[in-house]
Amino acid sequence: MIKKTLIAASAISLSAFALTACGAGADSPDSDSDDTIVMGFAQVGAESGWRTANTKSIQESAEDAGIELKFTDAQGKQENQIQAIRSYIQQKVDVIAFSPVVETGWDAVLQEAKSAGIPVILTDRAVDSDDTSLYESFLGSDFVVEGEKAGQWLVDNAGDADVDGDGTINVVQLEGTTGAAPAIDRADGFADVISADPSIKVTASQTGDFTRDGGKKVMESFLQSDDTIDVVYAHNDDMGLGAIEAIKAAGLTPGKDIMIITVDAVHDGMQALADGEINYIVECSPLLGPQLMEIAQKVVAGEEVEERILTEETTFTQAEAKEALPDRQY
Ligand code: GZL
Ligand code: ZN
Repeated sequence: MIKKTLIAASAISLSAFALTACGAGADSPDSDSDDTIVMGFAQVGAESGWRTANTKSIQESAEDAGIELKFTDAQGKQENQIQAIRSYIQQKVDVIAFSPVVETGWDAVLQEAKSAGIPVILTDRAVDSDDTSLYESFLGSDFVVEGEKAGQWLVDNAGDADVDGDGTINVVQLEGTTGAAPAIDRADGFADVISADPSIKVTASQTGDFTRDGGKKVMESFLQSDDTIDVVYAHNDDMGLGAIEAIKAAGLTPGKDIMIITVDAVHDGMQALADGEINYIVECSPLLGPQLMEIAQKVVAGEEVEERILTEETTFTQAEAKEALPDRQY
């Protein structure tokens, strides 16, 4: 579309020139406008299996849709995402999409995109801005519901969850990136549902930044200071897989001596679930690419789009993981 804009500009100057010079007809090569949409996508980083699958979905879907994708990886830093969005504005892309690494601090750059007349689509994570005119649509999961599903499984399985039989279901929580919508909401949803059962207590909670290494290190520190842990609730599979390493290193059996509940359902998490090292996974689909490209085409065409588009997702027990694994795309 950039070319079309530019072509439109040069055709005007050309035809103006032509009118005074030789009156070139409208069938000049510039008149066959190029309709390729150019999208600038500012990705969070490459912190987890989920993110890798999400990036793959976006890149493949852009290709399938014939959309020219400019893609940046912010290595988990908000300032890098803001810089990338500013560069897309300067490049006059047709549409900007991004997954905000944290909820806060976006109004200024989103206002710059709006003033430049470039529509913005949020994917995966939300922003806390009250001004919903700053973006056209938000495509992603309901993270509070994901936390509630994790909590509900624990409430429903409380009978087996007090592994050490001390009368308390002692939960340690591995939080996602501090300030990120999934971390805030998955904690809130979980806390809300487990409050129904006073024997369930979150006795420690710390961020593992959505990475395996982060989950392993935090779980090591939890294990050093508390030998009554019954359950780990990890905000994503990767931190849960890191916790498994720490639990094994402490001579304990993950999934039995300490139960593990995670979110995402990426391949390695589903494998650990099928192998009995994780007890329950709440799915969070990273395959947002196709819907994102559809929304982008509508937005660029000036069509109305829904402000909030929820992704479909389910949950998996160990038996369901064994069943589902062969057909998983990621
Ligand atoms: C959730 C996404 C989270 C995943 C993590 O939609 O933002 O970020 O749960 C990823 O695995 O790092
Ligand atoms: Zn206990």
